[in-house]
Amino acid sequence: MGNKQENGTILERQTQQLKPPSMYQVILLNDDYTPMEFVVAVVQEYFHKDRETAMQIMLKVHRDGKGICGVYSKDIALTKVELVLTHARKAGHPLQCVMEEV
Ligand code: TYC
Repeated sequence: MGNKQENGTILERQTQQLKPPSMYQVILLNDDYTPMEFVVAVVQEYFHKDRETAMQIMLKVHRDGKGICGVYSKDIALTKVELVLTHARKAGHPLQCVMEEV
């Protein structure tokens, strides 16, 4: 059913409510070669964690195989993954960083 405007335009009522945008966890994966200190610096620099929190996240990844560094909208998460991977490759480390829809 339309709503007729003065100028003859028909405005359709929006039938579907907009959903809030999906959010994505950015996750670091463990490996045997990337130095712990490099990972701590990555978490501090790219995810804005203080040194203690960054250390805890790194140790969780080291122990459990993976750990969440933050939750972001899709484009921000993608950018973080790309920046971390580029930084790690430049330094010659195999560090893996992925994103997962929450
Ligand atoms: N397991 C690595 C080591 O012993 C440290 C490490 C932690 C690597 C977290 C990757 O995402 C990572 N040097």
